[in-house]
Amino acid sequence: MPETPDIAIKPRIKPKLKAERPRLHKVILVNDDYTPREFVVTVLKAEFSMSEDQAHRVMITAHQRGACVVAVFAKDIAETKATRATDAGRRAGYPLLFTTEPEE
Ligand code: TYC
Repeated sequence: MPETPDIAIKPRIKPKLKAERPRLHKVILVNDDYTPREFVVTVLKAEFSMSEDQAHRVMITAHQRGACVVAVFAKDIAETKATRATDAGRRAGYPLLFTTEPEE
C-alpha cells in the first residue's frame, strides 16, 4: 500500500472564485473636419454591417457630438475592426479615426 504523505503541498495559484467574463470593448467613431459624410457612411456599412439608416445616424451623431459609439465586441475583434476602418480612410487620404476602449 502506498503511504499517505504527511506534508500537505499548498497549491501555488489561488483558484478564482468566479469565472470572469472578458470585458467588451467599444469601437468609437471620432469626428473630423475633412472626411466626407458619405465616405463615413460607406465605411460603417462595410465594416460594421450597418444599414444605410443606422450608418447615417451614427455618422451624424459623431459629426454633432464629436464621437459616437459604433458597437461593442470582444477586445481583439474591436481592435481589428477599428484598425480596418481607420485604414480604409487612410487609403482614401482621409483622417477618419476609429478608436477602442473597454466598457465599464
Ligand atoms: N465632419 C465631417 C464633415 O463635415 C463628416 C464626419 C462625420 C467625419 C463623422 C467623421 O466621424 C466622422 N465632412
